[in-house]
This record gives sequence, C-alpha cells and structure tokens, in this order.
Amino acid sequence: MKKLLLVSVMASLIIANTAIAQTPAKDERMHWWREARFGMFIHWGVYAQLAGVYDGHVQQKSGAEWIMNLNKIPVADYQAVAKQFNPVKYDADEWVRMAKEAGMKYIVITAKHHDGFALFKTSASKWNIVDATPYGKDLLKPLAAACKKYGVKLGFYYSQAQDWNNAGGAVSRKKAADGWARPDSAAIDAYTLAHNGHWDPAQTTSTFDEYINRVAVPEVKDLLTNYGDVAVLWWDTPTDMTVEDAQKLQALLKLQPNIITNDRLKRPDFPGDTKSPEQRIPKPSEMDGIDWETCMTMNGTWGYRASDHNFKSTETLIHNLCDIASKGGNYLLNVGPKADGTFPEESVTRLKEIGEWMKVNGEAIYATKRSPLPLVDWGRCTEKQEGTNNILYLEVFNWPKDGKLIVPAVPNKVISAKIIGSDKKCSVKSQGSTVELTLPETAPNTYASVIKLVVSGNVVDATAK
Ligand code: H79
Repeated sequence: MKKLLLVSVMASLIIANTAIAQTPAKDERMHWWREARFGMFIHWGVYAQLAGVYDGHVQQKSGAEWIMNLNKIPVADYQAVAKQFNPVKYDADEWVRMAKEAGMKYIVITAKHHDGFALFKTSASKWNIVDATPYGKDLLKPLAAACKKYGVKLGFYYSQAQDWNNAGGAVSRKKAADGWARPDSAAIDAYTLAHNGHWDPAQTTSTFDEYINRVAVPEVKDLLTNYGDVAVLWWDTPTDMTVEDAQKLQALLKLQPNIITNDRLKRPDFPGDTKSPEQRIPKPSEMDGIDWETCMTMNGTWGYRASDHNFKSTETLIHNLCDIASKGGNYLLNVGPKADGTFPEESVTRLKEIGEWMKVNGEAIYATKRSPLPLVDWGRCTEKQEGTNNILYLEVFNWPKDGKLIVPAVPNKVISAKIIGSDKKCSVKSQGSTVELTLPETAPNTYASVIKLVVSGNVVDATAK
C-alpha cells in the first residue's frame, strides 16, 4: 500500500513537472483570468432543437442538454434531430457584443457536450455541425473572429469522456429527475446495467480507448489548432478516464502554451489550474489561495429548455458576482441559446442590466482581491492595492435605514470615501478599528451600491478562517 502511494505521488510529481516545463509560469498564465472575474458560459448544440421536449414529454426539471441520456433516445433518432438544426439567426458578433457589454471578459462555449456533437468541422467524426446539419458551417470560426475583434478571450468546453453518439464514448447512467420514463424503460434499464450505462448497441461498437484515440484526441487537436488563441480548455465529467487517456489529452495542451484548464480532466492526478464549483458559491474559507470559478445557470438548465422561465433576478446575479469576487473567485454565467441561434429574451435583458451596473461599478469587481473583512450583514467587500494605499469596495446590498454603515476591522487611517456613480456626500468617522459611514437616505443603485473607501496602508485580513 505504501509503495503504491509512493508511486502515485511520484507520478503526480512527474506530471506536474512536465506541465511546468512546457508552459509559462502559472502566475503569468493566470494573470488575465484573475483580473477578469466574469465570463460567459454558452451551452449550445442539437439539444437546443429539442428544447426539453421529447416524444411529447416536456422535461420539467434540470439540464435540457441531458435530454438524450435522460430519455434514452436511440442514437439514430437523436441524429435525425440534427437534420433540423439550422441556426440561421446565429450572429457570433452579436453574441460576443452582448457578453462584452455585460462586462464579461471571456467566453467558454460547449465545443462538444456529452451528446458528442461538435460545433466545429472535424474529420474525426461526421457527428459535427458541417457534416450532420443543413446549416453546414463551422460555428466556432465566426465566434473566434468576433472574440478577437472585441478583445474577449475564447475558451472551449470539451466533454472528453462522455460521448453518447460517437461509438465507444462513456455514458454516465442517469434517470430523468422528474420521474418520467419511456414505456420500455424496464428493458432499457436492464440493458444499461449490463452495458456500462449505454442504452443503444450503436454506442458500443468500439471501446473507450478507441474512442479516445479516434475522436477525443483529434478533435481536441482541431480545437487547439484551428481557432487562434484558445484561452481556456474546460473539461467535464471524467467518466471511465484512465491516467493514460488523460495524459494523451494533457499532452495536446502544449499547442496553446498559455491555456488555462479546470480540474475535471481526471481526478486526482490532473488538478489543472482552476477549481470548478458547479451551481454553488463556496464558503470564504474553502478556497483559500486557490484559483476558482463558479459556473452557474441563469434559470434551471444549461442547454435551452423552452418551458423554463424561472430565471434568477438581475439583482441576484449581481449579488452573486459580488459575493464571488469578495471570496476571490470568478463567475462563469451561462446562456443557453435557442436552436435558431438567438439568446432567450430573459438572458438578453439580464445581460443588459448587469452591463449597466458593471459600467458604473466594474472597478469594484475587476482585478480585485478577496475581502479582508469579517462577514458583514449589509453586503460584500472587495479589495485593491493602490500604491501604499488600500481600496476597499463596499458593495451594499442592504442600504442602512438609519444611514449608518459600520465597517469592522479597519484600524487604518481613512483617506477618502465616495459613493460610486453618485454625487451625494458620504461622511466618515473612525473609532478604534471601526469605520462608520454616514450615507444619504436612499440607495443610489437598485441592485447594489458601491462605496469606494480608500485607507492608508494594508488592511489586515480579518476573515474567519
Ligand atoms: O455542462 C453542464 C452539465 O451538463 C454538466 N456540467 C455542467 C457545466 C454536468 N455533467 N454531469 N453533471 C453535470 C453532473 C450530473 C448531473 C446530473 Fe442531471 C444529475 C445528470 C442527471 C441528474 C442535471 C440534472 C443534469 C441532468 C439532470
């Protein structure tokens, strides 16, 4: 047992060292990402055509990008859906402009999700936008061009292991969360149990190893070769991956020496650069000294589900962004475009409103560091160094009714206090290590009002550890 452990520790050291030898220092690679704080996730593919409806059944819950697996749709039937996928209204320039105006600094798009459908031309498989749909054009090429034009970084999500259409791909065995099952579900259930999750014989005409060599490796090579700079490779669900499989994919990353990857290639030997909490914001102490990014849906699904209008409010989304920044993380906020190539109306409105807030208050988010303050009940705090001074951005969610805002654990001399985007006065009184601000009666911003407090010297970290 001890020997095994030693071998595995040595193996991870070798892996880590190779990564360091091939790429610039991590701090250098991570620089833009640590300043960016806010990005757009895009989940798009053939599932958008179904929009959460299969065979008359309307998916009531969760991810519509899982519809093929949840409903055990036969491979041939799912591939027939692609014959209708024709996103003639797709305008990559418009998408990137919307991300940019929302204040997002990078985009990560599902180049291939678990259904195996490639949004790009590849010779590794016919199951791609050019060969399998009437649209017939690469979707990532114009996106890469628009990202370059607007100075937005482009990243690719790639489901390296799960692939429900390309033979040999892995399958995670899941049932519909809303309890629905096909009439033949008992037989299908038995079949999936006996076939490592696969429900269609067409999925097993090849081995997982062959799938990695035939599909995943060449497709990732295509992605890292044909689209200019790729800022992020976002792996997902390492189902059935071996260390050897992961090494083959990891080796391709040298094609993009500055690329940043998450921790989902294969656990635990391939930690990547960033941790990736999904649909949750970690506790302040959980991610100390770690680069992390919370990915989250605006409603209840990643891929477009026509019946889901249950969107988070703009206020919640802005509060989430502040919360994440105050804990030192990034927010990767999802949009699930429709099959015609347009964003859902609810997403467009929210992106616009977030953008208006960011235009005024963005300095409280970009290039800031986690809060040095203990938890406060009025909102969140981010921090930035400015020469020998320290800027505390106080994002006030609950505007004080009595006009007094208490900032604890700041014994430093206060240099100035200003409400961002407002001419109204804000006076300051320091008492020991407490700063008391006297604020105007009403909050200047409906979502979160930011006060920029400049103090002399460093604010000592007083967060609960
Ligand atoms: O791409 C998004 C998800 O589809 C993917 N990761 C994010 C970024 C993901 N793959 N697997 N998982 C998340 C974990 C498993 C989730 C499941 Fe379910 C629970 C599958 C079936 C039940 C969520 C709920 C997806 C479908 C229903």
